[in-house]
Amino acid sequence: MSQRTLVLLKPDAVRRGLIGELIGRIEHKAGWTISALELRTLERPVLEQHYAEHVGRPFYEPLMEFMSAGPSVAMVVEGERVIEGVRALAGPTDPIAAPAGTIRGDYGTITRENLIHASDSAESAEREIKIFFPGLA
Ligand code: DGI
Repeated sequence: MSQRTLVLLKPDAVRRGLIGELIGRIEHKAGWTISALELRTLERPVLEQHYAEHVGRPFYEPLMEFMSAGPSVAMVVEGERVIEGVRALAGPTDPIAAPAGTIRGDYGTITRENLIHASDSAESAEREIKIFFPGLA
């Protein structure tokens, strides 16, 4: 089933010069298409909406600081089973637990600086696409 998902290449990925490598891994999956893409420093109100479920957690403030400290790449990616597929390419949240061959396993350092965000369900994807690309239908 064709789906769409919201992907963020986080500030650590941009700072470390990994944009091309990470987009390459996504593009090389046959049949997936990048249908929107923007490089921008994410403002606090946008991040508050995106991470609303984590308000009050001990890692919330450090996460906000990290995510707003420099530019990210926000993308919409479309294709067959792309929601599950990009999550699989990304690997688990904690890079130490992420297997080699996943983005977080190959490049991740600590749980907060784990390079990439990808929506975890169709409902999250539609909610998140509206936050980052309000002009998209
Ligand atoms: O979908 P994920 O990015 O894998 O994970 P998530 O949506 O549960 O959490 C969003 C981000 O918040 C995650 O990429 C890193 C951070 N985070 C989540 N759980 C923890 C955390 N950071 C720390 N330091 N500790 C946590 O337990």
